[in-house]
Amino acid sequence: MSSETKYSVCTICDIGCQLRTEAEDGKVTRVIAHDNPMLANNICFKGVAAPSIHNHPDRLRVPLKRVGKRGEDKWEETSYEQAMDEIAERLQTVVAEYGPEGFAVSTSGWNTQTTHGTDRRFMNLLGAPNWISGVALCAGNTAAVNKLTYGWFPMGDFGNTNCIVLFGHNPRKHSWTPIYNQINAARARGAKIIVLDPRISDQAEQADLHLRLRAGTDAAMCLGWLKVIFDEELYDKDFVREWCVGFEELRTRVDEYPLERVEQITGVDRKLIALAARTYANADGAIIPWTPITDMQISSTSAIRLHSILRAVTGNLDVVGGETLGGFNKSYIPESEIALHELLPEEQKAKQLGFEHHPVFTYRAAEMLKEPTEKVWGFPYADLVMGCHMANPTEVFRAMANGDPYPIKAFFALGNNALMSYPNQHQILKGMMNQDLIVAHELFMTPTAMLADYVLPGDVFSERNHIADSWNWSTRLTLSQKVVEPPEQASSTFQFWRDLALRFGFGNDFPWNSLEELLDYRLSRSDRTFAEFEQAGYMEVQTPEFRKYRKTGFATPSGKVELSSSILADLGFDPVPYYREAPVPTDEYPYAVFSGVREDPFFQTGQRNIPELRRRCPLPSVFIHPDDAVKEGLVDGDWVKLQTAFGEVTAELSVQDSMKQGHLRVPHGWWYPELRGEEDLAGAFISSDAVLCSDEDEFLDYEQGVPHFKGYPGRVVKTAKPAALDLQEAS
Ligand SMILES: Nc1nc2c(c(=O)[nH]1)N[C@H]1C(S)=C(S)[C@@H](COP(=O)(O)OP(=O)(O)OC[C@H]3O[C@@H](n4cnc5c(=O)[nH]c(N)nc54)[C@H](O)[C@@H]3O)O[C@H]1N2
Ligand SMILES: Nc1nc2c(c(=O)[nH]1)N[C@H]1C(S)=C(S)[C@@H](COP(=O)(O)OP(=O)(O)OC[C@H]3O[C@@H](n4cnc5c(=O)[nH]c(N)nc54)[C@H](O)[C@@H]3O)O[C@H]1N2
Ligand code: SF4
Ligand SMILES: [Mo]
Repeated sequence: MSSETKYSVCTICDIGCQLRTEAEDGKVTRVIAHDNPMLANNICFKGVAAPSIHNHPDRLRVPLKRVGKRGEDKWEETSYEQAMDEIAERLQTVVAEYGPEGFAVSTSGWNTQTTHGTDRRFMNLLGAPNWISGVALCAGNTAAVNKLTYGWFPMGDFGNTNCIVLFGHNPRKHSWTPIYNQINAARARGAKIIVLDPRISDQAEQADLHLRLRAGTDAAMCLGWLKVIFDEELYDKDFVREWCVGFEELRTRVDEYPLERVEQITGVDRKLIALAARTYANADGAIIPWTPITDMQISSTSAIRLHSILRAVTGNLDVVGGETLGGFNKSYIPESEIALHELLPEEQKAKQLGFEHHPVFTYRAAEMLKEPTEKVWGFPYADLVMGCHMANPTEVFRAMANGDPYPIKAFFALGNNALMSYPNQHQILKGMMNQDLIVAHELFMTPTAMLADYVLPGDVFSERNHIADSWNWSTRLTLSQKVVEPPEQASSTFQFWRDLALRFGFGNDFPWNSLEELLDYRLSRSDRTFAEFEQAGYMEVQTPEFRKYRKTGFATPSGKVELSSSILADLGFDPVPYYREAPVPTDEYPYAVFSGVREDPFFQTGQRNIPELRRRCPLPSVFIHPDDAVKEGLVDGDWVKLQTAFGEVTAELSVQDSMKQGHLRVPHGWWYPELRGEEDLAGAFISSDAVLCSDEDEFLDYEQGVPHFKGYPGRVVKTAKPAALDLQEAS
């Protein structure tokens, strides 16, 4: 018997803990905590369950080709080479007829990891601009908006900070565990924790200050904080004078938000707002960690900009205990370079969907930042946090469904359950049903994969070598070692793009035959190979350099922190942040619904098929406050339909004191792998939050076009438990 233990970066969720994987006789047997005591608490029960995921009997092992109607879930097995030949031929047909813009890709770089930017490279060589990702609703768009203010996306210095402000962000023991551990360590050192959350969340329970704002009002709250900070002169005047532009315009806007108004919008007592703002501004080193809440709001661009502005005016940028602007890691060629964005012709960039109406996350804004980015960071494109320069997802699905403004007829989803991961699931389904070619690269037969023509089996973290670079969010490099072979014909997404590229005649630009060769290339600037990196240790951390802007300026058009954004102005938007009210609850739909709160045992739409995780949360719940439950004549455990003007989901009611009155909470990502063959698309329309959210303009943020998931009108009515779910319980 042969056994092995190696270092692995867990990709079950996107925080990427480094763990150790044990294998015996070519099979993963155990995933355990790190042997470095500093890292040993960075593990959750999903990571521990990795062997059950990696060895799952339902894992896809061979390529499948559709034989039934689209979505019917009928397949024949085929070989990888045959599947790739057919995919290449059919994609060529689509491109010949509709142009490269008629091809769209949806992905999630965090889990497939080993793509290394080769997807963008292939698309850029082809001339295809329509790439989207799950991080359009996550840290990817935050990174893009941060760049407008100061040219990079910072990472909080948790280790030295004296104040942490969590705008809804709620890391827990089993959700983003390393961040949870860092918050706990900071609290133990005496750092103040401020939580802004409508609910009494886990973090709120332990916070020094908890501001229970109405969902969707974060931008107004930030404007209120700035009002206090400016009126009481708590800002860093020297930094603002020397390093910021647009202070007067900002100040004029902020003056439109006296605390009476902010109290009225947010529902939070003005004294508490002022106290929180003072606590943040007076702390010697304070951070506002990234939060998904402002990625998914109607005032998203303004709210994210306001976080970046708060960081800057309080003097917390690029200082110890504040927020570090890392830059590219100089010893690892960044994905931005591998992607070859410079090769995509201008007219193809201009065809990227979103370019005209919601340009902030597209090539249009990226092109405007090229020069300063090159000057300060050494390369014109900065693909930060798995996103950047991407098409607007909503516009892509519209083009797939309606051919407007032009048809998209080929759609690839790699490591992304696209059907359920954007707003308006009905539209996504319509778009997918209207395709000539769909390819899914997956571990399991998800609802998205069920809609494909070809499903290719993916590998998992124990089956591939990797160096994780935190997608330039920080400069850390983390080793992930292969410990077993992938099953049968499963392979990496790098392999997929390389093999497709060879079939398109792009071989010269894909000189790497294996992941290790690509890793050698990425390390070549530091004169090392992957094997040498592997031998040297499990992690490499660069010493941060502070106040780098004193040498280089900021990577913005003015070289300063742009409190008033010249790029937003040039794009025709309000250059100064504002608050926009989302459609409010009505008599018909009296509650503000927020989507997306995550359940501990699952990552997003995954793991409902892993018994030890599913047991912890067998069915989805909608949360309601006890007073609202009484008003609706409902009790805990009732089955309910949560309805909006756009769709409805069915789930069990959970009456919780911690909920805020007037609000409903719906979880993200529920489908029922066990209902495969019994319910269409394994029940993907029974409980998925994506059927509730609209992607109509009145629900979209103007600048980036992200949907409003945080407080849209809905109602709750009693229903019977769906028969299909009863069956599932009986079996
Ligand atoms: N177990 C597990 N952990 C995960 C994930 C998972 O799927 N499972 N997903 C990971 C990923 S990708 C992400 S993005 C994060 C997300 O995780 P978090 O950052 O923790 O975000 P959520 O859980 O979506 O919601 C956090 C809080 O925001 C509050 N909230 C709702 N609406 C608003 C609002 O309008 N304003 C404010 N200020 N607060 C509001 C909710 O009440 C909730 O308590 O979790 C990561 N961690
Ligand atoms: N409606 C709605 N949409 C959302 C959100 C929401 O709250 N509501 N949240 C948004 C957020 S914050 C995020 S981060 C995104 C996340 O969106 P995604 O990253 O797409 O998340 P998942 O739903 O987990 O889908 C990932 C899929 O990849 C597969 N997979 C995992 N590892 C591998 C691998 O190594 N190789 C391959 N080929 N496949 C793999 C899994 O089986 C799973 O089906 O979704 C966003 N979309
Ligand atoms: S928090 Fe859990 S699932 Fe996420 S990377 Fe760490 S161990 Fe894996
Ligand atoms: Mo996310």
